[in-house]
Amino acid sequence: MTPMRTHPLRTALTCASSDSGAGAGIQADLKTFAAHGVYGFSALAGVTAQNTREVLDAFYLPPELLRAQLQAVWSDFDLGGVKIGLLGTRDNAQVVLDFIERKLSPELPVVLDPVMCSASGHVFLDEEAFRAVLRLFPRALLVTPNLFEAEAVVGRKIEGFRGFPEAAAKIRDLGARNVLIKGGHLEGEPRDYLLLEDGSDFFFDGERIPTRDDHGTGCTLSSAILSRLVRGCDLQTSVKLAKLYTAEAMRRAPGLGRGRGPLHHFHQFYEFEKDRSEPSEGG
Ligand code: PXL
Repeated sequence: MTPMRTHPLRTALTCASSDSGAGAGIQADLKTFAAHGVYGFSALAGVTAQNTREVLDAFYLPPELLRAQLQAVWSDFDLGGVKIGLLGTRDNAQVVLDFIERKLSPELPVVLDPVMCSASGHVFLDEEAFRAVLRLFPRALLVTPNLFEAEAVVGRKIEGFRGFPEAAAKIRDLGARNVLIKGGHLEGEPRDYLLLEDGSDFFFDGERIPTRDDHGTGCTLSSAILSRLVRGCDLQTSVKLAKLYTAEAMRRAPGLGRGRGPLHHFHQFYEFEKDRSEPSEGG
């Protein structure tokens, strides 16, 4: 057998689902890794048929196929970190849990984005799948729920950003080591809240970016955080830099589609020519 090479290239694996519009999901993850100089591997959990306006269909792969992809990647490459996105089913979440427990070193950074819905409002997870994703929390270095996901996890409404510290503490009680609650869905200026395992906490104030192009921001942010972690930043710095990257990717969005469009993941490298005049009939 050929010996394993240790390679200086930074790498990360995303376990998530495909978005045919390529703004979210596995496509957003791989673009974000690449934009950060991190080589991305992928283990596909499902396939969604969607665009900037709606999710038309979603199909989740059999757990054996997800397991085989994880094994294929793990047995040949050094992994720098793992990002978990939409897994879709209880069985797929269980496969990822087994993989982390049996194959990964506890030091390897795992960022879990507990995706439940699309930006267009489609609910991806049933109750059983949601419960299985909760079981992944103790295996994640960081869990990144948005406001609605955090409410679902703690089981009640969160009244504005003042409710974030209590909600994050509850999420930590479920085993998550560090928690980032994203406040982009709040009224007014967005505010995110990071609770670290040593008990320190931080609010990150952002400005509301005047754009309708926010499809895949959650996937992009969590992948950018993992990329920074893989490159050696601490958690707080990784979150800060990932927020700047995601905000700029929204500001420079290419303006594609008729709904909530994708971001510009490679904004550091080139501009898109933008012309989002109203589309003609059928065009
Ligand atoms: O952003 C959440 C998300 C994750 N994964 C896939 C998605 C979406 C949102 O649309 O389609 C595949």
